Order: sequence, then C-alpha cells, then structure tokens
Amino acid sequence: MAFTFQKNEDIQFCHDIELLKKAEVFKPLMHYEIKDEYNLVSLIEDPSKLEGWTTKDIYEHLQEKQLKKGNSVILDFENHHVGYFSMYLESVGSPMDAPLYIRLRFAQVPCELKYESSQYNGWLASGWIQEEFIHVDELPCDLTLPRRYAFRYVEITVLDTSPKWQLVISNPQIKTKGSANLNTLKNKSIADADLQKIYDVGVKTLQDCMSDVFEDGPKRDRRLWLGDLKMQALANYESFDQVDLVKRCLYLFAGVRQTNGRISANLFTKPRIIADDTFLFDYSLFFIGTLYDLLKAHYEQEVLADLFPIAKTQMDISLEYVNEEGCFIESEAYPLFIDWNEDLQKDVCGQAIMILSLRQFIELCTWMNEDSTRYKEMLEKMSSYALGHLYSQEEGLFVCKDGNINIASQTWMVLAHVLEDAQNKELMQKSIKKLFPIKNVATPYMYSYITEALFEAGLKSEAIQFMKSYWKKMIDLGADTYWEAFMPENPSFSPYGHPMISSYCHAWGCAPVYLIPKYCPELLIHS
Ligand code: RAM
Repeated sequence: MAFTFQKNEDIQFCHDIELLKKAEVFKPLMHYEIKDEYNLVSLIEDPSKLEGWTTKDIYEHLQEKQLKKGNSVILDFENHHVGYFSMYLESVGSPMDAPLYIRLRFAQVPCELKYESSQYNGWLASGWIQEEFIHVDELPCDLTLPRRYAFRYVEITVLDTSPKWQLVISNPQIKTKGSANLNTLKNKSIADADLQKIYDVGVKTLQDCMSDVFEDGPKRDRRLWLGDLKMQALANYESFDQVDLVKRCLYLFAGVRQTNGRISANLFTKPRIIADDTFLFDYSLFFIGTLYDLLKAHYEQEVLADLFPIAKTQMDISLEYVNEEGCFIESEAYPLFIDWNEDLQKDVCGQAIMILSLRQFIELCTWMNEDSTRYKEMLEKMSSYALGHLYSQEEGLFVCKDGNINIASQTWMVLAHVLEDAQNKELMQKSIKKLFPIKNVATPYMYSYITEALFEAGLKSEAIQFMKSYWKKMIDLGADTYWEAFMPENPSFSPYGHPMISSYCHAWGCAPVYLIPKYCPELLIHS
C-alpha cells in the first residue's frame, strides 16, 4: 500500500496548553552566518555524477560581467547552505529605460538546473521548486529575497533589461539560518577515511535540517515528521547533542493530538503549531521509540511523566489493530510508511514494529512504576504469532501473508529481536544470500534500518561494507548532504514522479552519525 495525500478534514485536534508551553521553553536559539565565498561555474556533463551532470569553475569575475537579455550565470557557494540570498544589482550603459526582469533558481545538486519547471509533472505541488521570477523597477539596489532556500548553486538569468543597458551583479551572499550550534558539536575522528567522510556528510545533513524543530528537509517538506525525528534525535545525541530540541519536538507532537489521543505523522510550526491531518501507523508508534531513546541518552523523570500518557495512548490505539491471535492487521485508513517503495508488502514490518514498540513501552512502564502485565501478554502473543505464522522454517526468513519475502520484513524482525541472537545472525546471512544486492528500496531511511539490522545481527564487517556501498556512493555522485531518496540501481528515482521536487538534503540520511559510534566505537580516535 503506497501513501500519497491523506485528507481527513473532519478530524478534530485538541491542544494541550501545558505541554505546548513546555515546547515553547525548549525553543532553540537561531544562529546566523554570512557566506560570501563563491565561484562562477558552468554546468557540464559527467557520467560519474548524479544524472550525468556536474559543474566546472570558470575563472571570471561576476562584477565584471555586463549581462544582457538571455545571459545567465551560475554561482557555486562551495557547500550546501540554508538561508536567505541577497545581491547588489546595478545597471551600466544608457539610462535604465525598462524594469529589470530576472529569474533565479536555487539548486542543491547540479542536475536540478538541467530541468525546466515548465516540464514538471510530478504529484507533489510545484510550488516547492526553488525558482523566482522577479521584476526590479529601480537600479541600483540591494535585492534580498524574502524566502529561505536550501542550496549550493544559484543560477541568475536575465530575462530582460532593454537594448540600452546591461545588468551588473556584485556581492552575492547567503545569510544562513539554523539552530545547530557548532560550538557544542562533538566532532569525531574516525580511523577509516570512507567512514569519516560518511560521518561528516551526515553531520552536515543533520545541521542543515535543524531549525526551530528538526525539519525533514530544508528544501521540502520543511516540517517535523516523527519517523525522521527518531533518526535525527539519535544522530543528534552523537553530534550536537541539543537535547532540548528533541524534547521540543516530542512535546509538540504530544501537545496537538486528535481528540482520541492519536498523534499526527507530521507538524507545521508556522504560522502556529498545526498538526497535519496525516496519520501513519509506524510513525505514531515511533513516539514511544523516540521517547525511549531520549531517556536512554538523557534520563529525566519529568519528561517521562509528561509524555508517558501520550506514549500509552499510541500503544493502546495500535493494539486495536491486532487480532485475537496476536496478528497485526493493516488498515488503509492508518497506513504504514516503511519506505517509498510502492510495491512493498508491509504486514510483517507492522508486526515487528509493534513488537519492538511493546518492548520499549514496557521499559517506560517500569521506569514509571506502572503495571505492564497487559503489554507483556501482548508482546508474548505477537512474538509467538510472528514465529509461528510469519517465520518460514523452510525459507529461514519471514514471509508476508501474500507469500512475498522482502528485506524490510527481515530488518524490522531483527530490530524487534523476535529471534534469538544466533538466529538473527542466520536470518541476515540468509537475507544477504537471497535478497542482496537489494532492489527497489528507495530511501536512506530504510537503508539505515537495514544497516542497523546487520550490526544488531552481529554482521559487523557486512554492515560497514553495506554502509559504505550506499552512503559513499551518494558522496561519489556529488552529495554534499544526503538525499531523501536514493536507489543505487536507479539513481534518478523520485517518489514523486520527478527528481526536480526531490530533497537533496534530507535528515533521515544522517543515520551513520549514530550507527558508526554505536557499533564501531573502536574506530573512534580520542584526542
Ligand atoms: C515525505 C518526507 C518525509 C517523510 C514522509 C513519510 O513526505 O520526505 O521526510 O517522513 O515522506
């Protein structure tokens, strides 16, 4: 079951003022920096880069160029940034006898510049495309664009001046904006050059997604999603360690709930806190996992006491989707996300995520001194069902109800620790034999969980190799930050029908930032 837009306009939300007040207290300070180092570049073909495009420096000075109708320049700010763009514009030649008309395009990766927005035919709103058409009546002027963009490259095209005068551009700059505090960053030196690169790009990805909440991606959707938050929080503990930002995000989800207590899959923070009318079964459960991870990293009884009731409600609602035998029943009205692979069968994943969440929730109950008998029984029931009905002795793998065998199912079952450790190892070894090289897994998000499952199953060198083959490949293709979607066997794949709308800085790619220190501590060099 794929999910596109959910419209649940009749759903009512209630606001928990006390929780929202606390979320406000945890609001981060914003940091600003000016970035004014850039090169002029041109777009060139290079089959080794994403979609066959890269840039090369052209050694010219921007302020010496007199731009006429049809001329364009591309500025390369040397790395990905999130912020506000400005430049100084003046006219040369005869008097300015007509308005200046320009187009600006902001790109995270060079290939975005090869598309025209008029060709866009994806299913997500084209308003996300980072492009502006601007008239300027009077020159000279300092032009500051009011919108925030996520980009490394800016293309400026003169759509018209007049035959009498030309445009000269100088002093282009970005005022970056974000909440990541580079002073608290626990920089890690790793005794493996590839892993070091993978880690560093992960940190940059996380950094550029830290705003007044953890955004999924600063180009698009620019909002707080629970599944993304779970990974960002884990990576954050190993890098910036801005715990208040995690707390803020959890209190926000907790503070705006459906009247039955269910939390939304994502939130908007502007113009005020608004819960989206989109609900994902796995994302709601990840409220439990994210709270559990937070308390493991930084235990605080007050946070537990505030958020436990919300975690409990998510668990209780989810249990309504489990039948008498302990089998999770998928519902189209409350879909699982798992990955952007549209053909994925997700029933085994759902069962495993329930089991994992039950384990974490039982631990929360212990910390709260709450009775967890019912949840222990359910854990037992659901685990037995998984072993008795979903695990095939013959295949040595978990099998979906329709007979499909996929890597996502094996991954989540390993993470849920349904099998003994030795069997988990065999399961992942079998998976490597039967299901690798992986096909049709569309996101770094799912790749992260597969990597983690390899580590959890004790297949460390396989996990490292797998991580390198995926994340290093993105870097080799030109990534400064990790992408929302990346299918190595089909690098142009976009879940939305057109790569133009894809996000090329998407926080759920930052998992190596927590996977490397967690599973390879011996590679960390302590200074
Ligand atoms: C997309 C975003 C987001 C993700 C959801 C499920 O809209 O990329 O990051 O969590 O899908």
